[in-house]
Amino acid sequence: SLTKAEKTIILSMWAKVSTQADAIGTQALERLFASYPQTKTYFPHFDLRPGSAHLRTHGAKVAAALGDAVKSIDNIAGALSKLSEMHAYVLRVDPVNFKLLSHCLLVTVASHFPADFTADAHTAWDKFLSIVSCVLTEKYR
Ligand code: ZNH
Repeated sequence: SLTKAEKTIILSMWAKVSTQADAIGTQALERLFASYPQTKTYFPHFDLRPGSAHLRTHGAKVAAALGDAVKSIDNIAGALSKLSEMHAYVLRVDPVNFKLLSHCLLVTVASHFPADFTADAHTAWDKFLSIVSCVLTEKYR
């Protein structure tokens, strides 16, 4: 779990990230589909061209879910429990893809806030995103 110092980093950086959350979510998805095109198979019903309305809407939803996790940083599993059920029972996304999206989110946050993205911030975001991913894949069987 996150240390007190790591929580502080996430909370203070989220204050900045949240002002650009929709763009960051959308750009992370654009990176995901460009760098790891196999992930596109989960979205056959979406227009996945960069900047599409589908990407922007979905990017905003992903970012909002991360914001919920930040707001409940001491109970991320509780905050994301409905979303966890949806990924496990309805969407059935292979857990390997969560590492790919987390990586794209990390790179996108780093590229928006290079001065804030110290080695400690890198560690904190990596841990935070892996906790979110664990929560979203823990109900798989
Ligand atoms: Zn997911 C959906 C989040 C990962 C795939 N997602 C979703 C949503 C959200 C999310 C919020 C919406 C829901 C509702 O509507 O209710 N995700 C998320 C997060 C993450 C994720 C936070 C991490 C970090 N996903 C993921 C992955 C994948 C996915 C990795 C693959 C690749 N999702 C998905 C899909 C969907 C979702 C397919 C559905 C879409 C539509 O709309 O249709």
